[in-house]
Amino acid sequence: MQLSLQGKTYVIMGVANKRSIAWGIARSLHAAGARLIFTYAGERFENEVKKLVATLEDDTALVLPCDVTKDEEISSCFAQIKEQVGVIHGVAHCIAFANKEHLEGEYMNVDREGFLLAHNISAYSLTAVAKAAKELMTEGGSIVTLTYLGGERVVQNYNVMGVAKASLEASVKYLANDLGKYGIRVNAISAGPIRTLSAKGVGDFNSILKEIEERAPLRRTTTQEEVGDTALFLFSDLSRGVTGEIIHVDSGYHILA
Ligand code: NDP
Ligand code: KAL
Repeated sequence: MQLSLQGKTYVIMGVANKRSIAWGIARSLHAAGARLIFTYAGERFENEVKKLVATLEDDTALVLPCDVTKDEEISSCFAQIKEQVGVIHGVAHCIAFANKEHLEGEYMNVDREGFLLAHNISAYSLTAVAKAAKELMTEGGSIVTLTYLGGERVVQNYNVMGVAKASLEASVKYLANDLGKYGIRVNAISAGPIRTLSAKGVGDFNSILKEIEERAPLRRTTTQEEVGDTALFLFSDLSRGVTGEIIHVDSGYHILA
């Protein structure tokens, strides 16, 4: 059994720039010979994504808009993929959002709107995307999403995003149960903290990284490449017996008390 993804096609959702975890996944899959389709949310990062994709020098790569808060954008995105590519073999869901004011202080200060927004983009979107992608995964497939320890335990400031990640992780298990009979696996990677655009503006991010370097079993922080290579495993047949799983790629930090 090989890690080659030659002849396989994957949809990568959530590249904002070169630091994005989604871009780390794209690089690992590209190196294994996969064909890639990229989706972005708004025009804000369209050019950035197109510029990055051009560096892959793969003229089969597609770049399409897909704001996951819009049902019609999800369906038209997967309809276009079906028309232009036909069958796909997997989706990397690397999408999360919460209002900045709800990512500090006490969790309970979140309001109804902010709670629903975080859950809509960061948790429900996996289910909506899985349903649309299923129709194109006629040869079986693998869906991978990204989560964080703050969905299992209370991590300061993660707040409503932690509650949304708990919902995302439960969704992984229910989706794995629904989709297993079609040969489709669903798993999550729980990544250690990585400096990306989403992490920007977090006051004490440096001290969070320092704590990992000092205490995590591997004594180093997580890289996009490490997450990318675990995603490659989850997209390949080497992981054919794995579904409904949350794999921690965090230098072992999650085992500590
Ligand atoms: P990035 O900021 O690079 O990526 C976040 C992505 O979410 C962006 O590409 C953004 O798209 C996308 N997004 C936001 N709203 C929407 C929407 N409505 N529709 C579609 N896409 C949307 O950060 P990361 O790479 O860090 O984040 C990727 C995933 O990894 C997230 O799920 C995050 O929670 C998770 N994660 C991150 C960790 C870290 O330390 N960085 C640790 C553990 C998990 P656009 O730019 O087009 O708006
Ligand atoms: C405990 C940690 C410290 C940080 C606290 C909360 C982080 C939440 C992640 C969430 C995805 C961040 C946002 O939604 C940021 C958003 O409000 C403003 N940013 C943007 O709009 C940028 C431009 C776009 C590209 O971002 C998005 N998301 O669309 C958690 C740390 C240690 C680990 C992290 C960062 C986890 C994670 O889930 O990302």
